[in-house]
Amino acid sequence: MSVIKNVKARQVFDSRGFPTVEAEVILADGSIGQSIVPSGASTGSYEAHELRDKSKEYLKKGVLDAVNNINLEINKTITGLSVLDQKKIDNLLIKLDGTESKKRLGANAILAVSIASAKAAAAYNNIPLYKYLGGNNKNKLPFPMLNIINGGAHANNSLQIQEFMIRPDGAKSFKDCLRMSFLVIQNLKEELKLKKFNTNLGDEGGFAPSFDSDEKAIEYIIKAVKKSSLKIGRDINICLDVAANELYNLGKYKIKEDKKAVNSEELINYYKKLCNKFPIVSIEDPVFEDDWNIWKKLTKELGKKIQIVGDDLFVTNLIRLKKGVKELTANAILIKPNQIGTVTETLEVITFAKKNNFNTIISHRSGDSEDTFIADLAVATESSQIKTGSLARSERVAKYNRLLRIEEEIGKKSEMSKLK
Ligand code: 2PG
Ligand code: MG
Repeated sequence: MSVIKNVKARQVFDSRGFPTVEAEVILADGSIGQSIVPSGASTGSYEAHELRDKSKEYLKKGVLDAVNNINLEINKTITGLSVLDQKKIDNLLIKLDGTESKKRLGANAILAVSIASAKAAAAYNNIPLYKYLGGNNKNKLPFPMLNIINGGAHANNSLQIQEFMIRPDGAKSFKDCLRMSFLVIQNLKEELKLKKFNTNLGDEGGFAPSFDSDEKAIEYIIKAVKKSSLKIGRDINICLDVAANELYNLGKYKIKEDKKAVNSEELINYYKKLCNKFPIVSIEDPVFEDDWNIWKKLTKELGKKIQIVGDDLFVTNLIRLKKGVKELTANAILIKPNQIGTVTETLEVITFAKKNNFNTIISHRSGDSEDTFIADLAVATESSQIKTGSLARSERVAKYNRLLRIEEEIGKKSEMSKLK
């Protein structure tokens, strides 16, 4: 029986040691779906609302109110429904909350239940989650974007750019993606040690050295690629997440190492210079979330050459994405389920993006957990890319390991997604 018998929640902890919500959806036949929601550090202001307790018990970081909302109101509302109607469940949750940003019950409460329901439905059907979510899709494997040098809000160092990522474009399988990335990461560590740089890790498992410039981070990655006997620009390409919201103030950006603020014209020139100098194939959030005109200008000037990704710009929100598609700001979207708050809305955004030729990149959050939902989501939606940190820290590696298992399960028929 696919009927929901009980929904329960508890407070657990994420990879930064902050409280977060875990939910369980239990069906009449005994099938269970369980989910832990992640949490960001560099958040967009238009994200769905993460409910945190006002009480000082957990330094105002607790999620006991959100947990209570699941155990009482949400449990009462969806118990008795068939778990197979994800849309109905999600729409009921949205209606029950009644606010635009899901701030009454908390997007963290709603998403935990939404994902746990999808997992319970897959368990009930006795099929893997990627098959349940993907329907008739072909289940292709995404290319990973591994954040191997951490800066910005994710590390206590001098780097302005938040994420320096590698994408193993030359790989023929997901297994090969990880083999190549593993080599680069180990060689990067060697190189850093050799030059007496710190090899401690940032929030997403990448190294967090204190270089005197952001360009140096890219140069070290290139050195590590060469040391791995791989070809930069062919086997391995470079992707950045600037997270420009964090560098923006009153129309200017503190992106240069001297921290002198530049205007948007100078900012675009800086990106052009970086892209001419290095094999950069993707830049995420190069511009502040409300600077639509500059996004448009940058996309016009660089969008044919590289992938320009809206994260804080779109916040996985259909209304903002529609504006972006219409005005040609960016050509790709980062997908974070907790920016919007339900599985159904997340799938809608992905479908719309793909229809309009935007690349979709499924993403973790900097505060994450052992939950591997996004790995299945990437395969189910045939998203061309996934970004979920470096090959370090179990909350990151769990997603990569899940993708290795999925690739093995699909077997001979498995294919990598096409990059464009
Ligand atoms: C980002 C994310 C994930 P955060 O900006 O893309 O890497 O960071 O979760 O802190 O918003
Ligand atoms: Mg980002």
